Amino acid sequence: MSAKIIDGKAIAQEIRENIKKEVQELKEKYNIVPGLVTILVGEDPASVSYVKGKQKVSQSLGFYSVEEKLPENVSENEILKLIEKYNKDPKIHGILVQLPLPRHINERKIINAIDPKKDVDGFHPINVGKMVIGEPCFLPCTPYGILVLLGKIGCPVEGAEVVVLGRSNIVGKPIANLLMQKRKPVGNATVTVCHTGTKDIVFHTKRADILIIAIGKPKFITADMIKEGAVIIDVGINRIGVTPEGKAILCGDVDFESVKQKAGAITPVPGGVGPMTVTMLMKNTLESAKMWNGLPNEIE
Ligand code: BQF
Repeated sequence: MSAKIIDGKAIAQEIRENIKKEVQELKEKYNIVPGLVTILVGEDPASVSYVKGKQKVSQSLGFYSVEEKLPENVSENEILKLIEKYNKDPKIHGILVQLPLPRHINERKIINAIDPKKDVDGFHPINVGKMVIGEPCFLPCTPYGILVLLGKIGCPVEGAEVVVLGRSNIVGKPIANLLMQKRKPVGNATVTVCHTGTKDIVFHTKRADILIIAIGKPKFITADMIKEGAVIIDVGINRIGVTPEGKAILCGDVDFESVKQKAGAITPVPGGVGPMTVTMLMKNTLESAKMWNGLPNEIE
């Protein structure tokens, strides 16, 4: 049997339509416009393209969108000053600093300077702490997107054996934490996290009902490593070449062609988790705008 291909792009689009309607309503009823600023440092091609994509979606939803671009050699202080400016700006409800930052910048120091109430990436320690104890907060966008995807496809999560490959602060750690929580409708799973210290990765991957891979190794997971019928969530985005037109050729951490023959469901790359990540950023910004204006919201 061939796996159901999880169309992240279509699901993301559907959620964006709902966000767009809500933005129009906020504007008409209360004259509120959600505001998002993106801050890009340097010219890393992947980062440039991610920010471009986020700006495009933000504008298409009717957000007030501000794009800040700083040179590669900018000082930490310049970035901190800019964050301070947008922390104070009442038109801005979300501040996104595109990661990774150049090596001479202390990423933690920058993230910690963002007002936790504008931290739509969910990376500030206040939001990370709230997430872990199960309080409402901005959820990090990729894990949030995965929760929504699992919910939308009706994947049974309660009691499932979930295996997460990778333990980054952006994906692995938070998604493992969220799925083990007694959350409704998606949660209460038995979660195993594998990483560079794991002795026998295949022992774990073969046991997984839901396998989430975020390690940045192209086509790492092959059919022989998974259980028949497993749900495969591929978070990897690897650039394995460029087209003659200069566009990046992407592939995931999963060998899609072989794994789709054996899995129950699988996210493709591109068009799987990626578009959901961007959409949940917009969702967080919308909820932030409601919060700042004293309207009911999902953050507090
Ligand atoms: C798609 C990201 C690694 C490091 C820093 C759509 C995105 C990606 C793929 C996107 C990502 C990955 C983002 C697709 C944002 C996801 O069609 O498959 C959208 O824009 N992403 C980022 O901002 O920083 C990263 C991955």
